[in-house]
Amino acid sequence: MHERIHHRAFTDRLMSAEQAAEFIKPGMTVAMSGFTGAGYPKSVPGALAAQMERQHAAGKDFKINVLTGASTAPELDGVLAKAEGMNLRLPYMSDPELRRRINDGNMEYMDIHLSHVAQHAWFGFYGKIDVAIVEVVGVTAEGDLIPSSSVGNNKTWLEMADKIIIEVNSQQSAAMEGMHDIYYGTALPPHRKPIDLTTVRDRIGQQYMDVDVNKIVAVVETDAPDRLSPFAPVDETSEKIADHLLTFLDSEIRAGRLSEKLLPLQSGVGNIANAVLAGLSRGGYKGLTAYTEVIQDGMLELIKDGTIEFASATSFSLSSEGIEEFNRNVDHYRKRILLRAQEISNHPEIIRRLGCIALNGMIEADIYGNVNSTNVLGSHVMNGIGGSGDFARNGYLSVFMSPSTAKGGKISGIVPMASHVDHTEHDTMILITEQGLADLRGHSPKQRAQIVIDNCAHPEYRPMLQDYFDRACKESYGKHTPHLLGEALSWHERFRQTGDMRPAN
Ligand code: 0RQ
Repeated sequence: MHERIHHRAFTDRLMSAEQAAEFIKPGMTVAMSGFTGAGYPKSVPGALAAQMERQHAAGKDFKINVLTGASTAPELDGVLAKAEGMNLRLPYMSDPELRRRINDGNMEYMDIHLSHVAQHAWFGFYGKIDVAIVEVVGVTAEGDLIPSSSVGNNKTWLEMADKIIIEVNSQQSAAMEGMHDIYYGTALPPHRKPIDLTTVRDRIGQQYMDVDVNKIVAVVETDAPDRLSPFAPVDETSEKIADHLLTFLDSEIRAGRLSEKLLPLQSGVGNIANAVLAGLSRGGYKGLTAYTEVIQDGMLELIKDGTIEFASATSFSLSSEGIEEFNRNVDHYRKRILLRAQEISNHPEIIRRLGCIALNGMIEADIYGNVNSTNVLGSHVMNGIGGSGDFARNGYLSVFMSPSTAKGGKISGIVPMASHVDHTEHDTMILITEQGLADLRGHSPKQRAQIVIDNCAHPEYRPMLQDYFDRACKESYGKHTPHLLGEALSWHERFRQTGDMRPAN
């Protein structure tokens, strides 16, 4: 028994998830491991949700604030949302139950750049952290923690929390030991020093996480896999988007702005980003690198076939097939993947230094290049900004991709004015839809608008956008970024009224 736990202080505190959950009281702020469905605690949140439901049935209030690395899974966000157990949740999330409650207005959600979370916690912006719940692969004889399939904010949670609950998950591959690089050099301003990371492979920290054993109140053994929904199969639309990107990258190489090894790739989450990665292996590249947040199935494929020779991230985000593939060829991947804390994987200083190529999905873009990644119709949050802002602002290139329409053509992905802005026109360089690619670099707003309309808009919406832009150029109050303010969001309002952005006639 306990073959994953080699330190007495930890075996002494072994208990059930139900007993561990007793340490969490109403109103507490609880920081948990987990990043894009990987490395989240599998059993204490469920036991906690059951206690919340019992309290609610007895007419008592039981809600907590939940901080994580990024999205988790039904066993964490899903159960706590169903139990109506959260006052506040931050940062990125993607659980449908949680999303519904946030959008119904029943709880608070704070959407924060992923690189900001740890430092904001240290700055005291989120108050005291009462309890941390962190999944690990095991505990060494020295009492160090072997990180799991994501690192996220775990180092920070372990350092800041008053009490710590550790989940030791025997389903997580023990072969991950040694694949992590945990940096302990971050300090608070004005005492910060440069971070000495100049290539994606650099190790700047240690392979284990430190923990103060005096703060550990419970250790729970679990045996459950990370649970991720499979990606949508690559379809014609995402293949076309990938082809436009490949053509563009080739032209950048020919123009001498990129070498054949490109620059470190960052790839966002979602079906489009996954499909684009799959497309890269068609591009004939070899020996590329990635400095990114998540290793998803598409990235694993690229590492397997040699397209990518080294990837730095903060988390895996694999479907069950992806997990099987990782476990089958773990020795190959061990030498080619490093997981870091998200404050390092997403650090603006490093992203700027390495010159990352940021590839992210979007909900909509407007004709000037402002990008909405988070809020449908300006109000209904989808997942959150995640790390897209960290990379888009600081990357060498920032690319946003989406089909030109959504919901069977009833919504245009290119609109007169974005109904919510996550990435401003100043951060967006390249927009891609299946229709084509808009290269916005070196162009003024009016020039950009014409390029976006000509290259990215769906043919059904292109004349409507052209008409709007032409009239705005004549009638707008100012002629620098022409807009007709009374009309700019009318497409969204029409969709709300009629279920279609296109006018009835
Ligand atoms: O909804 O499945 O209900 O039909 O949005 O859209 O086209 O499958 O695209 O999976 O790549 O996700 C922006 C959400 C795109 C993602 C977003 C609907 C569409 C569908 C998904 P249905 P697709 P993707 C680093 C990077 C922010 C975080 C980020 C995202 C669903 O890329 O969350 O980039 N990005 N992090 O129908 C209404 C529109 C729509 C729309 C799409 N205009 N209006 N619905 N949809 N466009 C990683 C991390 O940060 C962890």
